[in-house]
Amino acid sequence: MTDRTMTDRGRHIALLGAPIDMGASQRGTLMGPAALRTAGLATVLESLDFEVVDYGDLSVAEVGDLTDRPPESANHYREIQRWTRVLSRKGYEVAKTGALPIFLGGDHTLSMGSVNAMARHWRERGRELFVLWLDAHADYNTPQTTITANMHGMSAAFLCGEPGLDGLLGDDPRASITPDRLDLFGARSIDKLENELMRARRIRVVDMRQIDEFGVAVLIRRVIERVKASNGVLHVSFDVDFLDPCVAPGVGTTVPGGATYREAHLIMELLHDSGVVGSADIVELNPFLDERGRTARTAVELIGSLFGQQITDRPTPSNAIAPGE
Ligand SMILES: [Mn+2]
Repeated sequence: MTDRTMTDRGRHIALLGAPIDMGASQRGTLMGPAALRTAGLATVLESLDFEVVDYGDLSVAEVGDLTDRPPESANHYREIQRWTRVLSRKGYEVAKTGALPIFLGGDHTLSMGSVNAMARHWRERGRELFVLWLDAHADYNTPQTTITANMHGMSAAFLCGEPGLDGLLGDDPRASITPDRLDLFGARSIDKLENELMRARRIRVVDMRQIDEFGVAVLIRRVIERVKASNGVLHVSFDVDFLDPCVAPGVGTTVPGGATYREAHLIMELLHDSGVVGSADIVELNPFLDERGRTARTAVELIGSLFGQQITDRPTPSNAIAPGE
């Protein structure tokens, strides 16, 4: 038997819905979790022999009064603060059960909570969390650099420990990752001040030009090798705008020139084969802008590939039968 992938080991997936849309400029991503469920996410994962527990949509009702002073240039700070705390607590709790959590967005602010939960979980087990950010944008703004004040553009910066949103988690443990454990992949729209901050932090970015020149396979294997080299665990934060708008029109922040259907599937399959993926986000799906569920269905198919579904029947290291078996 070859190495079992992490996804094979934890045959147990937890779905957590986070209907948030205050972090984005366009309303509508709060319908994302429902659309992903309607498109058959649980059924696809069950067909891959996972036991799926759907925790439904989380609620922020349990968060008490918050009294810190909201920073300037962070729209809807208070609501997002509630969501971040709930996602961080609940994600951490669910990870402890041994399940692989998939966080259903909702806009990309949800990753501030989901990544915090997973980083905390793995840190306690002596393993480092790495984050792959599949996204047209870098999301590396802070309240100091932002042009729009939309908080979904600040999530990658927050989870790398950048200052500016320090009260977001309050007394809950903040488990930031170091900037060298973040890989931005698919970027094609980065703001000027954001870019300067990323350069200062030496954030690794694979942009579309590199994808065109080298192909996704070579580039994603580099990410995987780095995770493996330190026995880390990978969280995949999949922003639907990573895809080209002609494949995924149901997004409020479309940028032309994105990943193709085939590139995205290849990435997901290679990630699955690597066995390093321990959790994922699906974010920014906006059913209000979608065309008859097309984007939701595509997102579900891609998550299927991330968890072992093959488009072709070609044997791969993780499902090939070893000689003598
Ligand atoms: Mn994003």
